[in-house]
Order: sequence, then C-alpha cells, then structure tokens
Amino acid sequence: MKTLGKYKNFLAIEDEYSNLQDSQIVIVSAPYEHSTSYVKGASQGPDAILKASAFVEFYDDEFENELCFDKGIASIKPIKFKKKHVQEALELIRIQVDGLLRMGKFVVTLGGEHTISIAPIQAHYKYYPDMSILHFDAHSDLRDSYEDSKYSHACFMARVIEFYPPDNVVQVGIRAQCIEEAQIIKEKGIQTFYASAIRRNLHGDNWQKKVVDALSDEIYITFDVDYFDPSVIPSTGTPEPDGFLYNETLEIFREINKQEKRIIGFDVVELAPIESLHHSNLTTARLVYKLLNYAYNR
Ligand SMILES: [Mn+2]
Repeated sequence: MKTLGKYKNFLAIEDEYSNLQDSQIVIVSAPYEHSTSYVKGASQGPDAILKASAFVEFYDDEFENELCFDKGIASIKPIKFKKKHVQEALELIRIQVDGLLRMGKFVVTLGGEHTISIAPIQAHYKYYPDMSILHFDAHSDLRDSYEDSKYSHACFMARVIEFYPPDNVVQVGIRAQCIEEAQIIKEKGIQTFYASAIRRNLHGDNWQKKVVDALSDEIYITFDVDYFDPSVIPSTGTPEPDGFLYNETLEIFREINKQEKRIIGFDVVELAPIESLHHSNLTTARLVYKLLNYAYNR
C-alpha cells in the first residue's frame, strides 16, 4: 500500500507524521460510484475531502492538542476501480481495510457512494464482533433493490443486515424512505431516530443521550453527509430538507465519550462536490478530523 505525500494527504502533513509504519490512523479513499440516482459526483468526494483538509487546523481547542502529530495520520493512495463490478470493487476495499486492521490501525474510509460502506463494515465486524453500527443519514437505505440494482446506494443497509444483526443498528436523522423500509425497521428491530421524532421532542431534550444509550461499547460509524441539513452540506447527491446542524451532532460524540463507549472506526460518504460551494468540502474534512479527535481524546 503506497501512501500520499505531503501535498496530497489528509491535513497536508510531513512524511514523519504520515508514513504508514508509524501512523496509528489510516485514511482509505474509495472513490466508487455506480448507482447515484439524482445528482452525480460522489466519486469526487475523497479527493475533495483531502484537498480541503489542507485548510483544517491541526489544533483542537476542545482537547488542547494536535492529534495528527501525536498519533500520525497516513493516507493511502485512492483505490483504482476502473470498470470493476460492484462486488469486485467492494472486495478491493474490504481487503485494504482488513489488512490495515490486522496491522492494528484505526481506519477511516472515504467514499464514494454509500454502497462502499458495506466493505469497511464487514472488515471491522470481523475484528469487533460486538460492535454497534451508528448510521447517520437522511435515508434508511433499506430498499431490497433500487433501479434494478441490489447494490444501489439506496440499498446499502439492506445488504449490511444480511450479515450483521439489525437490532444492533442505530440510525439517526432519517427523513426520506418508502413504506417497505419503514416496515423493515419495525420487523427487524432497527433502532431508528427519525428527524421528525427528534424535532417533535419524542426522544426528549437530550435526544443525543438516547442515541448513545442504544449503542454497545464499541461503535462503528457510517456517515452519509446528507444527514446534515442542505444549508450545512449542499454538495450531496440527494439533499433532503429538515436536516441537522454540525454542533448538535457533536453532542452525540461527546455523549459517547461521557458514557465511556468507543469509536472503533468510521466512514464518511456521499459528498458530491460543487465547485462554488466549497464549504461542504471543508465541513466534511473537519468532521473527519473531529471524529478522530473524539475517538482518541477519551
Ligand atoms: Mn443518504
């Protein structure tokens, strides 16, 4: 596995802090896109996040440290998919993430459309059999198939619950789904925090605590950026109104640490960059670094 150099890697840091051997954290880029249904561009996501990350500050005032220099963050060269079939593409990603987990690394996977998350979830589940999945999204992605594909981004969670226990999945921010998805959630016992229920205060004032209460001690996060309100992240294939703000989301991660639970890995997907709306890219890059800060500053 070759790494990206100083001017291309996450946070644009020197080799001393970004070589694979010495870095505890590794960024995997999976720019895969085959099924986007509305607006395309998710294959540009990893590159946009890496480019924007050069403008993210190393220092975090909440934790008063520079995590990147304490732990090291290596960025692997983006996986090349060429015209690979979706299952072959997923296998390429899974093998890379598995190899890094075997080396004891903390792995962050950047997409790409949400389909790619199947691979890092499979890889992490092998090493962390008790992990919960914390799924941020406007969509529940539980359709059995969509536009003739079982591996559409709209079906990603339906594929995950074929090998992973559905009652250990916690979804947050859902606000667009079909009736069959709503039924699957009820039948399979998926713990879904709908946006409308949060806004109607059905989970109480501290809904973030209720989300974390539902999780086991080890947490894998799969983060579709369309979970955010389109005013926060407009650059995504299927933006939906009535989403979430950045600061209220951080409260979930603070609550994870308060409850002494642990983030063991994550992926961030579905950023589809729009040139004049570059704040989406920077916000996503900051989210990645902030999540790493919560994972390590416990
Ligand atoms: Mn989505």
